[in-house]
Amino acid sequence: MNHRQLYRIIDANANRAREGLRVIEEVIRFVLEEPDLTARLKGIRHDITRALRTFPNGALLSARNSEEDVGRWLYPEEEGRRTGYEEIVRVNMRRTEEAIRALEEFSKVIDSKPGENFKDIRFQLYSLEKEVGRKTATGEKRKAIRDWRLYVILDRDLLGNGDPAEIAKAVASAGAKVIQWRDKEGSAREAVKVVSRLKEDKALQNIKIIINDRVDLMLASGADGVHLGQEDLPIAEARKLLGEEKIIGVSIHSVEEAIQAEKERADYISLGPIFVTGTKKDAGAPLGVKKISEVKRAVKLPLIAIGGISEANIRDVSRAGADAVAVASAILKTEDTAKATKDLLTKFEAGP
Ligand code: TZP
Ligand code: MG
Repeated sequence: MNHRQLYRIIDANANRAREGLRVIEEVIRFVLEEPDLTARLKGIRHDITRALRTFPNGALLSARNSEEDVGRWLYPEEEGRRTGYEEIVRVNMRRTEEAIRALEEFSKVIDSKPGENFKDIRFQLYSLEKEVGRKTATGEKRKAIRDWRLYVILDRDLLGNGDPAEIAKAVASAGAKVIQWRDKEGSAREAVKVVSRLKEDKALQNIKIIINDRVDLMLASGADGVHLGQEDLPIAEARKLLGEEKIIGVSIHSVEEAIQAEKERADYISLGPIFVTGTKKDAGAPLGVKKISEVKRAVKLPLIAIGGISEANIRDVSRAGADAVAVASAILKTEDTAKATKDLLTKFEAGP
């Protein structure tokens, strides 16, 4: 290998690495909207440029000869399409790491200093990749939660002698994607029994099942998530016990509590009571729909509005910017729960 060949390889891989990083940076900046990670990516691009300065001015550019690159036509465009931003990030992360490894190896033939720098850059990339993966997963989870639209609370009190599984199936068939088991009086044992049965029901495989208040009952019943109040286990503790995949929702009543929930990495917040409700005895004074837009402006978490929402006012809630609404009485106090579910969904989605 002569110097010209080495510089040609280094030039090609420097371009590959910087291009790959730039692509990832666009996703982080404009799709995931993460300022800190964006800055880190930019920093890595600059570190590459700095490491390349060890080589004589113009050496890389004058060694470039893309027209006569024998590899130029070797790779078929198997990559004609991308499934989404996750694949774009994955493919470009791989490409960048490979390019940095090549930079590290070939530059060592010329000088040891840039090799060390490239090694350091490669390790920065590994930790960044992990974090980007985490942010991507969070983004996907939030997208799915926003898509819930209607969150049905199976409140034990309102249910009376009604069969939870039957109502769950009715609302699921009408388009609900999530239900919450809420029982303020019953025993832990009963809650685990009810929710485990719902989880095992073949007809309910596509609906998420959240349990109210208790992380231990959630784990024991195999539910998909837990909904925590301000007095329950702190979100960070719950996250430690549950891991990244389980859903953690939090009740909030103010902008401050919303910001705190976001900091602690909740998956969604529920803001309420928006209107007067008889379902939660200690719900406090109604906040009104204006609070929805205030909280939406302050955080990026999906916002679920709750409390006294019915067919009569659901449009106002949707117009105020709520991602979804949670209802108990508007469904449980009707004869035809499937019809009530459908009507609420239609009204919520009816656009401004
Ligand atoms: N948290 C705030 S209001 C509320 C809860 C659990 C009750 C919601 O029930 P409804 O019947 O839809 O007002
Ligand atoms: Mg609670």
